[in-house]
Amino acid sequence: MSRELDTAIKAAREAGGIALRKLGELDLAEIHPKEYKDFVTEVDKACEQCIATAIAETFPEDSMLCEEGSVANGRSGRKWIVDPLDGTLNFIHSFPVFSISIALCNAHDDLVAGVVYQPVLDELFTAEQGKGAHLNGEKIHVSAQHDPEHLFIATGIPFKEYHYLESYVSMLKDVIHDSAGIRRAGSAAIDLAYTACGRFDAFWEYKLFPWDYSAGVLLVREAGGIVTGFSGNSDINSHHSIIAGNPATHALILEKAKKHFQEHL
Ligand code: 2AM
Ligand code: CA
Repeated sequence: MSRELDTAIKAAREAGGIALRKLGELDLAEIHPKEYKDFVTEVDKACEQCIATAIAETFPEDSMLCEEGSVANGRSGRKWIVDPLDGTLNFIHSFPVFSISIALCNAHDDLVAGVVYQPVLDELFTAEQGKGAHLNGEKIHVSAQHDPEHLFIATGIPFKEYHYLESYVSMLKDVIHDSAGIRRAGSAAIDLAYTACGRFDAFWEYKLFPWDYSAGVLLVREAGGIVTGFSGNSDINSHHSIIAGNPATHALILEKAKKHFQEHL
């Protein structure tokens, strides 16, 4: 295992421990509105502090982009992308679905390492470019399911931008007809990790941030899946919209996204 992945794993586990110890113990004074319907807690900040310190100490030449504002502008050209707590609203409500997401991009902006850690289940998802994806050390693969009657699909429901709500709802209706069930877990990193290990056959969400999806995108790709934006472009960062899945299910969801989101692409 590379030193980079080892550092990310240790940092994610430490941050996960911080979050776990505070689950169900959060005081109202520790919750702060960040933007409209978007919150940050003292736990997000403590987790970020822990991860940012570990990365800065081990790789002082690297840059960092963290959701809660920690930044580093190193000379190496490499960049760490960190969501210290993905699923903060879940965490606030003691809904035990949240994760820590840490990704590393090389100087060409390729994702080279990714970790998604779900502390409640002690599930560690890891991936390195060209080396596959793993869950607690065991190799994982996207599902082979492509029969609409059996598809189990994850999504993210729009929560603060409404100009694409109608498009989202019409796409949702369409996917309802072509799947066995749809889930909204509330942590995009977990949705992607679960797609990588075949629990979900696909995942789609229209606006996300790099810290929500970077580690998860590498997990899905290294697990044999496809990830694109809603227009089919594999450069996710150009639109921050995500469709991930096994190849057949990705194609099905992409077809629906192109149809319903036509005016937003
Ligand atoms: P966050 O918890 O790190 O902010 C899923 O829709 C994604 O949107 C999550 O990964 C979550 O990441 C983010 N998000 C932010 N605010 C949200 C909200 N009010 N409801 C649902 N998701 C939210
Ligand atoms: Ca977060």
